[in-house]
Amino acid sequence: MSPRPRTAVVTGASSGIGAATARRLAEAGFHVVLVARRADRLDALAKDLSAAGHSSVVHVLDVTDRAAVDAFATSLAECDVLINNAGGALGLDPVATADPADWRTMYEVNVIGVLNVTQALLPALTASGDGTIVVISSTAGLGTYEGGGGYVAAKHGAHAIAETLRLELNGQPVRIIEIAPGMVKTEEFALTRFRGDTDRAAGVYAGVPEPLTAEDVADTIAWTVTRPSHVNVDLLVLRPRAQASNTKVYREK
Ligand code: 8X3
Repeated sequence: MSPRPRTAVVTGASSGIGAATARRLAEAGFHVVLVARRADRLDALAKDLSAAGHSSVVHVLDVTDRAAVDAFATSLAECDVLINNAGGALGLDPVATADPADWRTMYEVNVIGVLNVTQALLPALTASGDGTIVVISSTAGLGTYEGGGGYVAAKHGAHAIAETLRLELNGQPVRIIEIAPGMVKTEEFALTRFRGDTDRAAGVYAGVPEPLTAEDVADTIAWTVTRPSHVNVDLLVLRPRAQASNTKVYREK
């Protein structure tokens, strides 16, 4: 009898790093559970995966809705890997003038979203006997930059969850991996941050030779998840060569 395929849940799977990670894990042989709010995008990804001979299922879900997250967890037969990827930034306003509503929204998705899904799936991850939880934080979770305050505060929260959980689960068969990407050029991250302003969004990457791609990050995530069970990549910071720190980025004129 061949062993059952391992199940990986990926949140924020509708685009960017989440979608690329879902593809990578499917290629690595995982049955992938695609989670996000937008059904059309998830359905299109599931169709692509199926055409390539990979197994996946779609769950339309807002990670900030605890009742929906709990119902989702109940519907899952098993879970071996959880990729907490759903998140995002809103605005680039100084602390002095930022809108508290934006901060609240960012805290909800980047922190409470991770908490909700992790709490709900932890029993299944533990029962698997070999669970992996990945938190996609950010270099904004490790250091700040001007205008980043709300996002930085939220991503520090995600970083704190990963660090705390690793202590609390010590001795249990679940490892906690944190991936902290820096500048990644995706279809939506900067566009969402600047509320659809395409010029401002393009300005983020202007002149930067080869920002990271979603595939670069997915490749790294898949590498950490496929290490032998006893190997825990605690924290991996990933930046493009052109980015030396949160505030020092090389741009070609
Ligand atoms: C994205 C990195 O620099 O936009 O998580 O905060 S940054």
